[in-house]
This record gives sequence, C-alpha cells and structure tokens, in this order.
Amino acid sequence: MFSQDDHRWMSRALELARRGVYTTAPNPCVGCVLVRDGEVVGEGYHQRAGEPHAEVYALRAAGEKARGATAYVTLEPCSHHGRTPPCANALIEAGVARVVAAMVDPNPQVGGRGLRLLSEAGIETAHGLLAAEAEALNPGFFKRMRTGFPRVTLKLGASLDGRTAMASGESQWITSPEARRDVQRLRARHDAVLSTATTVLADDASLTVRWDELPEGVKAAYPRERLRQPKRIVIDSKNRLTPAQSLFAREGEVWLARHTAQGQWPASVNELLVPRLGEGLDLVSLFMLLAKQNINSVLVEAGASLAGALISAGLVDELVLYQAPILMGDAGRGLCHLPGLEKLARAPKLELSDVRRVGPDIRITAKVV
Ligand code: AOF
Ligand code: ZN
Repeated sequence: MFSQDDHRWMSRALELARRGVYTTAPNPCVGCVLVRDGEVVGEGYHQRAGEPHAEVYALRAAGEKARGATAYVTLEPCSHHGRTPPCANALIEAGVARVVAAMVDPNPQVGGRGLRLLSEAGIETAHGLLAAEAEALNPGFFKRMRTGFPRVTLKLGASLDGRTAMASGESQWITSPEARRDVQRLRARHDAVLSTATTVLADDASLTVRWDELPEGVKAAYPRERLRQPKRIVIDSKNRLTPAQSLFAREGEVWLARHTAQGQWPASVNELLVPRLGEGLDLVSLFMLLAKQNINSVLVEAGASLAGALISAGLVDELVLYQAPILMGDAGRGLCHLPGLEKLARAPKLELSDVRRVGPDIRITAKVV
C-alpha cells in the first residue's frame, strides 16, 4: 500500500515533528511534508500550542503548489476547532490530492473524523505508515488521550549496590555532573516534575530546568527564549511547606497537592486538593487531576516511599535509574519501599529498553511490565 517514496517522505515528516519535542506541550509534536511530482513543495511542524499546526505551515510554504500534492502528516489532520481551525478543511481548500497519516489521532475530538472529512471531500487517504515511530514521538499525549492518565517516568539515582543514602541519611551527589545534566534533559522533556515535601525540605530542591545546564545537543534544538518550565507538583499532605522554601522563589508554577488549602501563596502557586487515602493522599486521583489539567507526562523525583507507592499502584510507565560506580553497603537506604512484598513471584517486573554510560555512571531505562 505504501511505496518507498511514501516511506521517505514520512521519515522526513517525523524528523520535522521531532523539532517540537521541547515546546509543543500539551499538544503533540507533528510534522508535515507536501510533495508534488516527486518534489517537496512545503514543509512544516507544530511548534507551540496556540500556534498553527504542522499542516498550516506546510500549506503556507507551498502556496498554489499544494494543489494536487500529497500531504504526509505524522498524525491524522484535526477536524475540530481547538485553539486553531481544523487542518482537514485547510487541506481540502488547498486542493491536495492525497493525505497519508502515520496514525489516527486518539484525541476523542478527532478520532478518525479528520480522515473521514478528507475522504468525503474526494481526497485519497491512508494511514499506518511508520506508525510505531509516530507513536514514539508523543507517548505522553497518546497515553493521556487513551486512558485519562499522564505518562509517568520514575527517576532514581543510586550506588551500584542500589543504595540511595547511607543509613545516616547522608546522600548528596552520589551520581556525576554528567548524570545531573541528563536529568535536566529529562525535566525539559516532561510537562511536570513531581516530588514530595519530604524531598523538598531535605534537599531544598528547586526542581527547575536550568537552560545552561542542559546537554549541548539539547540546547541546539531548544532555544533559551523558548524554555518552558515544567510544572512542579509537590505532594504536601501534612501542609509542611511555607512560602519561605527556595522552590517558590524560582521561575515557574508550583502546584501543592494537599488535602486542605492553607496559607497565603504567591500567584505562581496553586493548591490542588486531593482526597485522602490511608496515611497519604490518593495518588490515582492526583494523576487523574493532573491529566485533566492537560499534563501529558510526569517525571517523579522523590524518595523510596513515593517510588514504591507509585509502582505498587501501577502508575509508573518507565523507570530511569542512574547508578554510580560506588558501593554504599547493605545498611544504606534502598531505592524503593515495597512493604508487604515477600514472594519473588509478586516482585514488580521490568523490561530494559536502554542501557548506557553517562559520564562515569550507568543509565538504565526500563518499562514497567
Ligand atoms: C494536527 N496538526 O500539527 C497538531 C494536531 O488546540 P489546537 O487547535 O492546537 O488543537 C490541539 C489538538 O490538535 C491536539 O490535542 C491534537 O489532537 C491535534 N494536534 N493536529 O492536525 C498538528 N499538533
Ligand atoms: Zn490541525
């Protein structure tokens, strides 16, 4: 059904889409290439929510040459009036002859309607070309659209023997500056960073992205003036945080997840009221609330208690573990608190997706299965 040329142009559209990875949230990254008589007549990609979609940039670049062209789009053209008008209509008006989408848009406001509009207008349509690559572009957006939950990445740092702190609690800087730079990249790729009052109070963590500390390759693709701070979500079920913590002095929003509102906060701080569950707050409700606030992806940076609770609740999609070549001994603190786990058969299982060196450390990326 798809020719070699089709593959080539869709690969190009995917490449364009990737340029938006740090800036499109809460929208997905999308790329579009318009080809007529074997020649590219227009290209575009989505840059920022509220700004035009990929197809619009490609159509503007092509002008009259869009007539009779094939449009390669990494996501089904939209059919709804969101922040911008429907791309399906724009493609119809421009007179394109064929539209190839890598995949259908799982957004319930679209969900096949874009392709249907196009084919009802007499345009040849197809989808499913390089679909796995297109899926991988927007894992958070797709998960939120399909399930109503954000995609959750759990970041952990430990010694080679899996310890995060000495028995005394001493723990600062186990992993290298290179690993910390890599964490800056992770933060930049997520819509929100989630932590706890315990971690914030212990480390005086800021949880922000510092553009200067991003790896060089990321800086090239992510101009300083487009830097977007991930929302910082802090679980503070005992209302322990006060406006004095340095977290609140940094640029970007902070959402405090609590049972009850309390205190006077600057405008950049919101209290997110979450129901109680046992000792803490209901994590399932918290994540559903975050998805309702258009958060596609959450990076968790906290201690062993939250890590264990999230894994036990089945809320973690992926784990990123940095391990430093040091041994901290078996009296040190562990990575993940899993009370009541006695049988190996019940131990959470992971599947490695990537293992590499980051400076002197190891980075392991694994999916929770
Ligand atoms: C496309 N092309 O480049 C993108 C699409 O609020 P809006 O108008 O920006 O619409 C956002 C929705 O449009 C988003 O949730 C997703 O379903 C779709 N994104 N569609 O045709 C694009 N970025
Ligand atoms: Zn659109």
